[in-house]
Amino acid sequence: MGFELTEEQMLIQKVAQDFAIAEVEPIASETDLKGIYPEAIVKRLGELELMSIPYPEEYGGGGADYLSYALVIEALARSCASTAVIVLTHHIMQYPIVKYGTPDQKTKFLPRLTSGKEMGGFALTEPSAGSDAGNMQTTAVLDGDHYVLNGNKCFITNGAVANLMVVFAKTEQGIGTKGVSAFIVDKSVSPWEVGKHEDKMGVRGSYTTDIIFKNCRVPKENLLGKLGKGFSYAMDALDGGRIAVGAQCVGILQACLDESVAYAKERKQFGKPLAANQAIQWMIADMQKDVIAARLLVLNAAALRDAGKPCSLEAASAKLFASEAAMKHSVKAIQIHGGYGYMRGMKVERLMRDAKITELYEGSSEVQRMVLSRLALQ
Ligand code: COS
Repeated sequence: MGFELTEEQMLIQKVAQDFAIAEVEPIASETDLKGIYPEAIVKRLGELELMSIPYPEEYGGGGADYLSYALVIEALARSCASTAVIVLTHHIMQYPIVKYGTPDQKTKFLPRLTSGKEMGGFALTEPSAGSDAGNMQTTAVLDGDHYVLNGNKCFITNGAVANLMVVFAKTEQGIGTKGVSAFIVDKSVSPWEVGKHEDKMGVRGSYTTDIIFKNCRVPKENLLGKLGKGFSYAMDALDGGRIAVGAQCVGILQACLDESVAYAKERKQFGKPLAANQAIQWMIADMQKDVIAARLLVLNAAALRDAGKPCSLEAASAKLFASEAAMKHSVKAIQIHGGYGYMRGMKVERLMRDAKITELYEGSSEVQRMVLSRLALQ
C-alpha cells in the first residue's frame, strides 16, 4: 500500500515540520537536560491548531484526519520526543470524549482542550494495574448526584499540568473489566491531588506524576458513555495512542538517521570520512530501511482508523515494530558517533533514552505481542 499525501496532509505536515525546526529543535536539548515542560511550545501548538488535529471543527478541532495527526507527531518527535508525547497524550484524552461523549459534554469540555489552553490527561494506569489494566483498584461510587472517586493513578503524562482528565474507575466489583467506567474529571470542580513527580530516564520534558483521588466528587453527568464500558473505551483510545507512539518512533528513527548521516560524512578517521567504511554504510542502510518500514506501518494503521475500520492489529504492529527499531537504531547511532555519542547533551544520547520508553508505554512490547497473537490465533 503506497501513500500519496493529499494537499491538505502535505500542508499540515509542512506547518509541523517548519515549526519543529524553527522553534522546537533549538530548545529540545535544554528541555531534556533540565527536565522542563515546554510550556511556550505547547501554547504555540495551540495557536497553530495542532492540539486537536483529527477532531471536529465544530468543537474547535482541526477537522483533519488521523494520518495528518501521525505526520505531525513524527515531525515533532524528530526534534523533541517530549513534545510529541505531551501532544499525543492530549489527543488520546480527547478521543473518548469525541467518540462516546454526549453533545453537552463535547460542548462543555472539548473547546477548552482543542484550543490547547487547558491540558488533558488519561488516567488508566495504577501501581498494580500496568499491563493488566483491568486490575485497577480505583473506585467510583454513586452518591446522589455525584460519583465519588477514590484511588491512586501513576505514571500519568501531563499529570502536573492537566486541568481535565479522563479517568477509569471500577463502578462494580467482581466482574473484571466489565465493571470499569470512564469519567471526565474537571480539576476546577472535582480537585485531585498531584503526587510523586517521576525523575525519568527519557522524555524528560513531559511531566509524569501520580494522581490521587480522595473522595473526589464528580458530577454524575460526567460519566462518559455507558456504565461498565470504560475498559473498552480505553482500549479503543489506546489503539489510536499506539499509532501515535508509532509515529513518535518514526520521528526518533528519522532523527537517528539524520544525525548518523551528517556525522558519518563529517568525521574523518584514518584519513577518510567514517561514511567511506562499509561497517558504517551498513548501519545506515539498515536504519534507512526501518525508517521506511516503520513509517508505512504507522500510516497504514492511521489510514484504517480514518476509514473507520478496526485497526488493533495494525496499530499494535506499527507500535511494536517502530519502537523496537527506534531502540535498536538509537544504539547504532551512538555507535557511529563513538565516544562523543555517549556524552550528555549529544542528540543521539537523548534519542536513545527517549526511544526506550516507547517499548514500555502505551502497552509494552509484550502487551503488543499479546494483542497480535490473540488476534492471529482467534
Ligand atoms: N477496542 C475496543 N474494545 C476492546 C479492544 C479494542 N481494541 N480490545 C479489547 N476490547 C474489549 C474487549 O472486547 C472486551 O470487552 P467485552 O468484555 O465487552 O467482551 C474488553 O475490552 C476486555 O478485553 P480483554 O479480555 O482482551 O482484556 P484483558 O484484561 O485480557 O487485557 C490487554 C488485554 C493486555 C491487551 C490490555 O489490558 C492492555 O492493553 N494492557 C496494556 C494497557 C496499556 O497499554 N497501558 C498503557 C498506559 S495508558 S496511556
